[in-house]
Amino acid sequence: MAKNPSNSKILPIYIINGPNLNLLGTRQPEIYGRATLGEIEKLCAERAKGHGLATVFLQSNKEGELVEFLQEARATASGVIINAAGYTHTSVAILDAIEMLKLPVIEVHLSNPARREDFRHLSFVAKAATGSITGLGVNSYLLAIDAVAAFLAGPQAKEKTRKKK
Ligand code: CA2
Repeated sequence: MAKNPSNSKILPIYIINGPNLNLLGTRQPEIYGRATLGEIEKLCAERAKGHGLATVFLQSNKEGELVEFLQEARATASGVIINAAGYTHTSVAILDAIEMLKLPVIEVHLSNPARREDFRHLSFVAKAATGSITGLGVNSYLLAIDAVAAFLAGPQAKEKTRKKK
């Protein structure tokens, strides 16, 4: 596991992906790009490594499993990046789970939902997230990693995000 300069172990960043994102790269490249989720996972791991951080990359098509990933993150992550995909626009359960986290939470989207259909303009995730990065394709994920790293390096980072030496 990555270490910070004070030599305490930093917990990994959880990168949580919602329904249908396992099929990325197969359809609608004009909206979502050509990268597969496996390629995004690799790029995220490399970007985080540059900050001395590790990643746990997760995907589920099931709302309850996404809630369970978020609950697990309370004790085992230093930050969360979440693309809840279609559940972004519907899930109070995911909103509630995010509200229970005392960690930086960055909402990401490959596309920019604000430029798309009206039903994508409401984000339950955004109501609880620290911040949102949308519309930049794979770069939304990479910039979210930079944002979590900056948070962890800054004064807002809570002792909770570090394991005891
Ligand atoms: O732009 C994003 O990242 C979204 O979260 C993607 C969701 C959409 O419902 C959100 O409004 C914005 C849809 C994911 C669908 O995944 C696909 C996988 C393969 C091919 C096409 C779409």
